[in-house]
Amino acid sequence: MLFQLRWISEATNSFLKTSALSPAVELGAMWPPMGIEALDPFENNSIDYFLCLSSCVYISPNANNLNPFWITGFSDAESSFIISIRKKKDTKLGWSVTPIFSISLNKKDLQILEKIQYFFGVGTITFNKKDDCYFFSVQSIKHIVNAIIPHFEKNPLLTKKRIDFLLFKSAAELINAGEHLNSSGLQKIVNIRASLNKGLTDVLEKSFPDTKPVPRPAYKHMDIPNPNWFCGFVNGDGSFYVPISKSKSAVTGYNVRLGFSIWQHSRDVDLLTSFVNYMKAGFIVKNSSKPASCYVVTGFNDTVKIIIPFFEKYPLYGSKQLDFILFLEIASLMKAKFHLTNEGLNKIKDIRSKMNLRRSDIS
Ligand SMILES: [Ca+2]
Repeated sequence: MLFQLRWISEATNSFLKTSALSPAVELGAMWPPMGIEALDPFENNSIDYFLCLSSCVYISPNANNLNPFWITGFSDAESSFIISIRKKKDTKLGWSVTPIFSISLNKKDLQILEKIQYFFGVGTITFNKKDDCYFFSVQSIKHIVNAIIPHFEKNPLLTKKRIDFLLFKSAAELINAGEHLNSSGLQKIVNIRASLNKGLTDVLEKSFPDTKPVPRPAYKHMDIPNPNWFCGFVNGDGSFYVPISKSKSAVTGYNVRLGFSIWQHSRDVDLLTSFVNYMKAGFIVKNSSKPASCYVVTGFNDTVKIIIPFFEKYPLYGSKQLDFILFLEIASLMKAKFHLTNEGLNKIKDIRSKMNLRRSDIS
């Protein structure tokens, strides 16, 4: 079957901003990336398709520096601001107090953490065997005050994590001033910690009975300042998927669709709702059993005309990028109406089975 797939070839080339045909490219860890098999061009009767696949180069995250808005978007999705207060015998008050900014990712995405570390110029990356993930963290008060806080003041978080950042910042300022070394200062930090994230642990609650949680600062909605924020957020929490459902009217017996979604805790439903207007596509779905909401784009037209061009212009990194490439491949097959044949349906099912996997082979 001859089908035109020039579109995917062009799209993928512009998306990757690089090509196996252009020599001045930093090639990533491996080619082809796991999950994408180079096809025989003669078997597929489509030289364009072959060109496309030969152009799918996994971009090493070190190839260029991350955009600050991307960093904030990704942090909105994936980061944590923690004030660690632990018992420690050899200290004056018996407690050690550490501010921690952290991002933990499955080992497949180590390169993203390295890129973030390079961006901030501080922090360490450690491997957590139990969870099979890498953990980027900044724990030095000097680095928190000089690198982390200034970044998030200049490029504010958009989710309600911004409130946690503001509490974290006030605790870090107290620590920087040495306040954690006297008991009234330590209590002030515990009061902040009580309002941060999930609040105090049982041990802290018992050890600091006079704690008065500080009020959480008010949250003000802010508009998306830059498309790179959205790209970073999606790189963390978005997903591309291909629902295949039974259909009596389809020749193959199955209906194939394209979908894009971002799940969040319902506390950020207003931000999710703002994506509808920002992307000029999609709608909001609420989970009836959990406090979770989802921004969803479905339908071939919106996906192909809005979602795909956006992520061609603002590239994703790591395993999410590989999912996007597979998604793009399926979209191209659908554009060529290949999904209406049994052969095409099987091909799409095969590609889909390689999406959203933990690609531990790429690190
Ligand atoms: Ca998240």
